[in-house]
Amino acid sequence: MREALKQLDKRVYIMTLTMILLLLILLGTCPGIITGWINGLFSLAVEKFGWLYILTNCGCFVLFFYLYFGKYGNIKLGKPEEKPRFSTFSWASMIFTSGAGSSTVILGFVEPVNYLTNTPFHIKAMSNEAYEYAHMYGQFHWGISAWAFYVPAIAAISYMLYKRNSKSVKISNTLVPLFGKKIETSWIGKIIDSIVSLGIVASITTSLGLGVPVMSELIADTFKIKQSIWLQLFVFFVWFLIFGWSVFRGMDNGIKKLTSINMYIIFAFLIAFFLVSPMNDIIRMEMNSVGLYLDKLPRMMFNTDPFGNQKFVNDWTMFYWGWWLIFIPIMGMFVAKISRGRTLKQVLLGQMIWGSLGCCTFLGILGGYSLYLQKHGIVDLVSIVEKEGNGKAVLAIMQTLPLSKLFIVVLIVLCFVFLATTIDSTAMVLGSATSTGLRPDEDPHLYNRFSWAIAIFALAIALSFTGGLQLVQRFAIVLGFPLIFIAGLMSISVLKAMKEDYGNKTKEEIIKLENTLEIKRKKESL
Ligand code: NM2
Repeated sequence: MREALKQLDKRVYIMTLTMILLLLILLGTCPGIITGWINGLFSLAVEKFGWLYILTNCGCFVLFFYLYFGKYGNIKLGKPEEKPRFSTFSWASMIFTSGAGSSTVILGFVEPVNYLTNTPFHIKAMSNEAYEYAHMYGQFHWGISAWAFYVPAIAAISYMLYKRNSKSVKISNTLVPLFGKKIETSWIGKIIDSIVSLGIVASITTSLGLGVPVMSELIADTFKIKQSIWLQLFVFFVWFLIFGWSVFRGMDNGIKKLTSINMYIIFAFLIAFFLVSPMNDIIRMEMNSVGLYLDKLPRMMFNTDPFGNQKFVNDWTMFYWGWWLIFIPIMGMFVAKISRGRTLKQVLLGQMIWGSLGCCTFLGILGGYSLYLQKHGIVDLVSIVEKEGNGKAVLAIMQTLPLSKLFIVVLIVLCFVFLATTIDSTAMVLGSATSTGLRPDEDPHLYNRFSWAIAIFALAIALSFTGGLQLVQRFAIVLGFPLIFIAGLMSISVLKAMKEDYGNKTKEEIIKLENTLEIKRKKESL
């Protein structure tokens, strides 16, 4: 206990927990007021500043290209002779499974269905064109553009960690090159870290808010149990248990093991699902979507729908960008922690490619199947989603498969494990964000990690039962807003630091200086 307290950054820890507690008390005593606040702030963020979310996304892309093709991308995270800490397969798997989760599966099924009626670019609902866009647009929201959001944080955090030998992985620490050492200990720094921590909690709350109702629907049907609050609480509890196990085991034994279990289930599920699906149709849909995506990428990136009602942009693009934004600290810290021994450009490109490939596979196959069922009049998913919700829709889709019971059980296990690996990295990151003096490869104290687990679940349960999914989603978008500025500051800060340390060196000099291991390997293989 004394050890745990010694490590704790008390101001950030107390401030964040107080905000969560306050939120919990308000939700318990006057849910109307807090719902009103969240809705008010949401309207303000989306209606007045929606364009800023979109601009930030474009900015992250620009930073990626600058770092990838410029000289700084060759900077090595760690010492020149150091080997990567994890194999590329487990590194890529960890990135994918911590950035994606049960929502990737659930939304993979139902997101394209939603796009048939709430269409982008004023396309006629339910038309062939609407189907084409429905299959592709989800892959935009989960694809390279989305993963680009993580570029500033990964660059800034890993640079501070490995090149400036920083002792902490806090967001305030990444701003040191810009504002000096005092930012870390100042109140501004502590407030930034607390907002970031609250955002992290909110992001997982969103995932749980989306996942729990669907999971209880699936469990209720498979095991013939009645849907109730108790069943939902049971689902929360199972998630808590899996997650508790891996938090307890720490990074190498816990997260890594759970990740490989997760990857096996993902491969088994996706391959089996694809084999029993109308493969030919799905392949054709995917090929078409790749073309449509390449054709429309700039149009989608800058889409603000200025002469329409912005319904599609607000309901979907803005929701996603807010959600990905609050994920920035989680992924920034997590990817930085596991990427020792790789060059910056390898890490940035790797996370974008592997992350989006993983997500788009889900969207392409599961979404493609949903659209097939709708188009061929097999199941009217549009009306099920509208009238009965996501859970019933996922169930209806799964019931069309051969051996549907088996598929549903595997899906339940997959969703449980998939989100557990995400919450896992979250608690690790929250623990690090609220500790001081940790080594980069050191796990935060167990008590600290557990206290975050409890806070996340308490808030998720309270928000789900008072305001439902919509409130949770809006909460996520609102908390994503400050991250826009934090991401901007992080980008400027890391560029300034790089210029200070490597500004007078050419690209070739940096490669020679930083990549002795790769150069040696290349020479050996010649
Ligand atoms: N994203 C959308 O629950 C989940 O699937 C987590 C979070 C990547 C920010 C996904």
